[in-house]
Amino acid sequence: MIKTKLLLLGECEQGKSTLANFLSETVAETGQPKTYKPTQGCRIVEFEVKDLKLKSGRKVSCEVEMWDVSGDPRFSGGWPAIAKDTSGIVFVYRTDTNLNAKEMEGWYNNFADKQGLADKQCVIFGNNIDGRTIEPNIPYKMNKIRCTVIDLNNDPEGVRSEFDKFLTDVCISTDEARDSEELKLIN
Ligand SMILES: Nc1nc2c(ncn2[C@@H]2O[C@H](COP(=O)(O)OP(=O)(O)OP(=O)(O)O)[C@@H](O)[C@H]2O)c(=O)[nH]1
Ligand SMILES: [Mg+2]
Repeated sequence: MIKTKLLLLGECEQGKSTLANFLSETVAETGQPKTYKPTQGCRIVEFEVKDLKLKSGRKVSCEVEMWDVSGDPRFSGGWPAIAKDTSGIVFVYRTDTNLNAKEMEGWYNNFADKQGLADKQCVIFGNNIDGRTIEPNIPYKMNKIRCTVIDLNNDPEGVRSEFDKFLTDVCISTDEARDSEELKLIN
């Protein structure tokens, strides 16, 4: 069993909490609540994903601690504590509005950069809410991060499979880091 701490980051009202609820199965796949309830600071949801296939062919289960962070910068005092020991980050933006590249880069700098995360430990999810998909203006320093459009309403299984793909990459990184720590201890 691999344990992992993931963050959901992005501006307010992009659908981070909606995605967290879906992935943790807190809500049914259909009939999602449509009223917006801003996250206050941060909330943590926990769930398990089974049978992720690592490079070696080994199958693992992963216990995910997902930190659903408010997009409101007035909670920024808590960001250093939230960033600590993060294994992976999901950046979320809505595809029906222009992506604010400066804001997105700010999230990247404050969390991914500070924690020294590799590109593989990050993913950008474009949340397709109503069919409109404006080409995102991804910040230059994030252009090697996988960016994919998700559609919770019309393709929930696609969302789960994109998330599992990302989680597998995070587990591979965690596994490799653990192996190299073990080697260091032996030598
Ligand atoms: N129709 C539809 N509405 C969505 C979808 N994702 C999010 N929404 C709506 O968008 C609004 C904002 O969603 P949240 O998930 O609460 O936003 P958030 O990014 O967590 O916002 P903060 O907590 O303030 O940072 C809510 O009214 C949701 O119902 C979606 O896939 N489809
Ligand atoms: Mg929220």
